[in-house]
Amino acid sequence: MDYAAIRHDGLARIAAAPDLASVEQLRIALLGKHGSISALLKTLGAMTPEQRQGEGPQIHGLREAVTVALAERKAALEEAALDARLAAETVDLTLPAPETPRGTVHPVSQVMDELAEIFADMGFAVATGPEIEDDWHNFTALNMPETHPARAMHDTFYFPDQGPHGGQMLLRTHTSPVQIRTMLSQGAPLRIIAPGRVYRSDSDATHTPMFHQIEGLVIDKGIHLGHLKWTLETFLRAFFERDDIVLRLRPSYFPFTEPSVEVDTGYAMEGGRRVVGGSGDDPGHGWMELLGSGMVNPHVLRAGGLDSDEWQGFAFGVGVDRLAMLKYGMNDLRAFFDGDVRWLAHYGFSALDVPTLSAGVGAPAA
Ligand code: 2NM
Repeated sequence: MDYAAIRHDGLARIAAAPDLASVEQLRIALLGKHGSISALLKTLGAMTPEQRQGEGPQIHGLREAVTVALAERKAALEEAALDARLAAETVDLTLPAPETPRGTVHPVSQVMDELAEIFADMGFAVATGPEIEDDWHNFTALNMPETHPARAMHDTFYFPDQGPHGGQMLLRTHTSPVQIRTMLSQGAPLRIIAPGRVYRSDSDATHTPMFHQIEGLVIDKGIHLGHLKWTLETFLRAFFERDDIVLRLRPSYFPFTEPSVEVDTGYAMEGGRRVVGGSGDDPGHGWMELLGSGMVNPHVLRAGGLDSDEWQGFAFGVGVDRLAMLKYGMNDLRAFFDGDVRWLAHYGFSALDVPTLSAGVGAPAA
């Protein structure tokens, strides 16, 4: 037998196989049950031991060479098929998206994101806490003991249940209990904002029973009112995206701060609405109250587990819904909570317009 000629012929046919089906046909013809190489292997049985010793390795070598050649040709053809598919299958990135998105980001969510971005840039972390609070965290720890008249002014929603400190459970009337919880869990120094829903039993054209608040708290050594004023000015300039924000600080009273200051900002009437900017004493301008703030009362620092001889702090609170109305020109607070898709389509924001300091925190309305 001329095994070399058989081998040469087999390998040539394998190398010339144009596709995977031809490779499989060759495999069956050569190595299959009735294949030509299988037939050669069967001739070994009829040989003398001497013949077998001479021919056996040649036939096995032939089978091995053909097996390897078939596998290599198959792999080469598969790779070529994949390359052809990758070259032919393209994604047209210029095609329009399948469907126009209909949802919008609610202005309250947008403003919350803007505030988080602005304060993150000043080194504030976002703190959160429960909306169902106990009497101690919402009032007592904030220098409002049981008999304090400010408690009655808060129009609190109470639950029938008793809280862990004995008092009743309630819906938080401000986010200040978050600050108490954060002081107790993290200690000082501290630089946080606490944004979220708050609840008061009050409902008219300018009050809804649920509204949104953001409070800020800074605790460190040597903190004074100057830090508070700079922080509020920097925040309001970034938020309203103008440099001519002028603040007026008036003495006030809150149980949790001493001294307490109410912060007014200058505004002008433009197109029938208030536009923040300029001094309230400028011609055509006025002052409006924007937020409350002050130096954290030592009683509150101690309730938060801090040494009030070592640490000082300032805090502030502002209504997020009103900030949104002022910046984006809505005139009716109640529409914020109606869920009217026409209002949302008009005042809502694109989910892709993420507030950034470099691109402007207030992305254009959709
Ligand atoms: C305001 C006005 C003044 C305030 C105080 C605190 C705390 F917990 F740190 F003592 N948080 N927020 C505060 C102070 C809030 O809202 C009009």
